[in-house]
Amino acid sequence: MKKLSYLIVAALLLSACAKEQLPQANYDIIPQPKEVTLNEENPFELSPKTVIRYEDGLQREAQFLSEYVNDIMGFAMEIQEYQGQTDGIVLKLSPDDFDQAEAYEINITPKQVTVKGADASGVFYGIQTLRKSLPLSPSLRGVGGSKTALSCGTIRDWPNFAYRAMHLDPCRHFIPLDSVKVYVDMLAMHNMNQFHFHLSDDQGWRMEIKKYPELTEIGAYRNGTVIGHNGNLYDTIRHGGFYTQDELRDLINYAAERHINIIPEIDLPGHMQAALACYPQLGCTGGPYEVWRRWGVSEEVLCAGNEETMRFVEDVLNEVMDVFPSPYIHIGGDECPKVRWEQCPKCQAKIKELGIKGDERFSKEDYLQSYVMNRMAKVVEARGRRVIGWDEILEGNVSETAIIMSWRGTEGGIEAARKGHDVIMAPSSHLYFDYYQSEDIASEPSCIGGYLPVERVYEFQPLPEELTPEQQKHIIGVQANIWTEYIAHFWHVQYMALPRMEALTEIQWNNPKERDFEVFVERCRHMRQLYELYHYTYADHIFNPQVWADTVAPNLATRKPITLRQQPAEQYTYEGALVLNDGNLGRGAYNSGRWLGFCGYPLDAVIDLEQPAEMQHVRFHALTNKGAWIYNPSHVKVLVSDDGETFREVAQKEIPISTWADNDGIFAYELDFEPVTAKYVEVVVSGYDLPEDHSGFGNPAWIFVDEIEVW
Ligand code: TNX
Repeated sequence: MKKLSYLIVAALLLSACAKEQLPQANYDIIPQPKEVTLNEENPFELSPKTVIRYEDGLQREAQFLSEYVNDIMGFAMEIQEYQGQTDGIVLKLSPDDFDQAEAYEINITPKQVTVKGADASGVFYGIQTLRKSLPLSPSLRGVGGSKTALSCGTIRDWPNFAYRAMHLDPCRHFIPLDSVKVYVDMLAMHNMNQFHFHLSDDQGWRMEIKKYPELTEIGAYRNGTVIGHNGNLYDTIRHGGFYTQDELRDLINYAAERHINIIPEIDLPGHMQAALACYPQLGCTGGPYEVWRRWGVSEEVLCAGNEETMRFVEDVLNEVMDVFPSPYIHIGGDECPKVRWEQCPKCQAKIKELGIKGDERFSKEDYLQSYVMNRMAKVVEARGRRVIGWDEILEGNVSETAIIMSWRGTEGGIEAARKGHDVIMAPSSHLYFDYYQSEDIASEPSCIGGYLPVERVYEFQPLPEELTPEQQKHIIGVQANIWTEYIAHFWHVQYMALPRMEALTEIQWNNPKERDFEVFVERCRHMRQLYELYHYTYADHIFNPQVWADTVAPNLATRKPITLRQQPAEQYTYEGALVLNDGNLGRGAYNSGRWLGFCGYPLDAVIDLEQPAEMQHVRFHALTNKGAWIYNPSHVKVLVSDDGETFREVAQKEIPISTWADNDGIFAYELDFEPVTAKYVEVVVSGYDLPEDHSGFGNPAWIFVDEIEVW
């Protein structure tokens, strides 16, 4: 009897422990829900037995929830229509409970989770929050039968900005439809509701237009691409691709299910060289033109004085609107040089005909561009849509109904809001995700330039203080852009987007007054697990900050006269031998200026300690980057001398060659020896030849060395 009661107690204890050990959901996600109130009730247990119950109109949302749980926990949940049951996860529409669109509330009780939305979008964002709250670990996945505990309480949440977007440019480099869908998934995960799709540019036309088939037969392909940053060398690889209207409709539906509207952009009257390559008569000179193989701003633009050109644009916009139901149509307007118009008889005749005059602010050609933009805005508005244009369209007299996308800083947005335009903030200073996100650019995939780390995105204040509260209401949203001149593959698009998107969504959804970057980074860590789950490529700078001591402790060698018996490679010499004992440690990439590089011969440095000193240690750092042909040293020798002429060896060391399984990185090498007194120290560091399993087999490997310390 006694034994039995022990057993019962033990079983109870075990089950209590088992409960405690259930993985816990964590509502500390990105974007951070506005109100989270938890209580002490027993948590709701999400298990394979949990049923999802949906109200009419929310079946797709229920499927999404089930798919997400399956992705994370490895089991499929049953989905049923809601008929007043008191268990499971219930999805409901409850517009009367909210005073704005897209809002949601999640109520968690021990028996039931209720996700209520102001509309289906709200329910969808509630589901995103649940999804992002679930604990993720490889051991939880795919095992079936695992459970998660959801703490009880209430989450209430709503977006600050009605317009929350990212842009993508598939013109400079074509992005296949399947990848664009993954991009849409990424937007959905970050509560964005608009996707700005830039469908035409100088380097490629990407949307099938039935009335002008050459736009994609010819305009979707270029015969090569400039190499590097607009040099004089070109590859000869045909590059391109386009989306058929059927594919675009499929994409639009895919996005719509995820509560994302796709805003098509036809960029005019500049950025049109691909179209001109198909229809040269639409340009001022008549061509010939090619689909551009360079980056930058082309002088070849649409002829604004040619009625045929205007009809072409109107036709294109009408077909675009046939395919895209979007309430917004982006008509570009950026970077349109006026050199052709200044010389073009047709454009000048048009200026005369319209009675256009220049003034101290704008030229007559600037006003001609306004004429084109306003004319196209009417075509768009005639079909009940609104136009968006880049901030250049303020240069002239653009109609007040146009929405201004402020990209050259926030100034355009401020001016536009003052004039009564609605504004989308997308300044290159904070939201151009085609810029570098690390200063150590040698370790980054190459991109257009700039420097825009996650911290900077997180700092962005979309509501300029210069504006009155009334004017601030015109700032309808925030958007980040990904231009692809230097981004040729979708993995790279993802790398540029993640994790900067976390900072972006925090601003779009919450625009928090108080911002604490470190706390934010902690929340990013969970998102990173989701990226891993979905195999999204991401940048990991904020997760693995390389914490380097920047300087070494002063030692016998610091800043003493130093000579090299052979100079480093010219491009890796910088300030010469002094780099090796200036007190600053080697850091960053091999070309950061803090390493000296040698190839095919040893580093051989002699340091004059200026007076005899006792020493017994020599240390230096070297960098390994096998892909860049940089290997660890093979051999190190330390010699000393009293007169600087005759040297005697005091220590030497062989270092085995790094294999592919070993990590690249920065490593310290130290030689310790019997105390010796001398005035000169010589350090000789030799390198390997590239091994057989290296593509450069047989060539000498590089060594990159810095900061020789002696003590
Ligand atoms: C400027 S942003 C452009 C694009 C380039 C981008 C590169 C804008 C309206 N025009 O054509 O791709 O810079 O960052």
